[in-house]
Amino acid sequence: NPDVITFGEAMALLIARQSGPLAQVGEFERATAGAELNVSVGLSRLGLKVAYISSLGDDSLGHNLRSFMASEGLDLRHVRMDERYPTGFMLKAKVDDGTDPEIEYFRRGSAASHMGPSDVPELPVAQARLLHLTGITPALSASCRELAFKLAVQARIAGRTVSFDPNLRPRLWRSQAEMIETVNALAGMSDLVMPGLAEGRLLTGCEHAAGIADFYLARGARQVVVKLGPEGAYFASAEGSGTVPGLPVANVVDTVGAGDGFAAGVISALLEGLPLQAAAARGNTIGARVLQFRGDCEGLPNRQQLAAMQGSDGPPGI
Ligand code: KDG
Repeated sequence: NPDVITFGEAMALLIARQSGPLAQVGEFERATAGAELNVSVGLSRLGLKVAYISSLGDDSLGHNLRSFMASEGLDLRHVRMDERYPTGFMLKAKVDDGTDPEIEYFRRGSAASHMGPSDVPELPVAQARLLHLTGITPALSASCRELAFKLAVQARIAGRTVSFDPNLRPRLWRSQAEMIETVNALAGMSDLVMPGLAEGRLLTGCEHAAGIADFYLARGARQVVVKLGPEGAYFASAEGSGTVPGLPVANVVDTVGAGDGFAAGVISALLEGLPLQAAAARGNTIGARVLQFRGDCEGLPNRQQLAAMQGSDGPPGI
């Protein structure tokens, strides 16, 4: 049985080889994207068994993604090749100053966006220890939204842990009000909620990490970790709260995927029985590593690489 199960859209990713606006770039490098896919790869590299629920188009992008997932050891029983619709893809710009890169999506009407409750007849969440969801999937379509909520309900009925990263993508939503309402509803069904500080502010109206954490703890979460970027992370649960410091990253190559690395760190540590503080620290360590690679999941470490970064004193050697 898988340790973790997740549901989301995997996309082909074309990363610009030259800086500048995407419209002017001539050369791209092929990679993969998708928040839940990145988390799955991160967990799998750390030795966890991960099942992924998704649909891909029966096209070259879909087949390439499927081979990548297989090479990363993911359980693909619930990944369907759907000949009716295309695989989604996105372009990502190259930045030289560590800011968030320009991103362009080509995913409307994709195979994954057509997924819904009827695509997963026998719902497998009860077999896993933890279900991981993000706020991206419910933005893709009404049917994806239904399936995300259905999985969360199933996990709760089965007494499984639900982890949730809001991963706000305003351009995928019809309105900000709908985004906030839906994302908070899913967060309210989750045990572990991991917003970034800016997302948390928008979702809760609270300015500080402690207020954001209290907002979700009051709505049923057991553990909240707020990502503070270079300042580290704030964690809170019934056992207590605190901040783990950020790790210095001299040269930020690409910010995309760092939050997913963070989630993989927190989830893997909690499943190993580590306290929330140690889990938040591992999230920071992995997030910092991902910042130093251009691809969304290139920087996700295996056990050995993680151990090398967690040397007992001093900053991580990467
Ligand atoms: O968290 C990283 C993701 O944003 C990226 O891989 C692409 O899933 C993606 C999205 O929808 O933006």
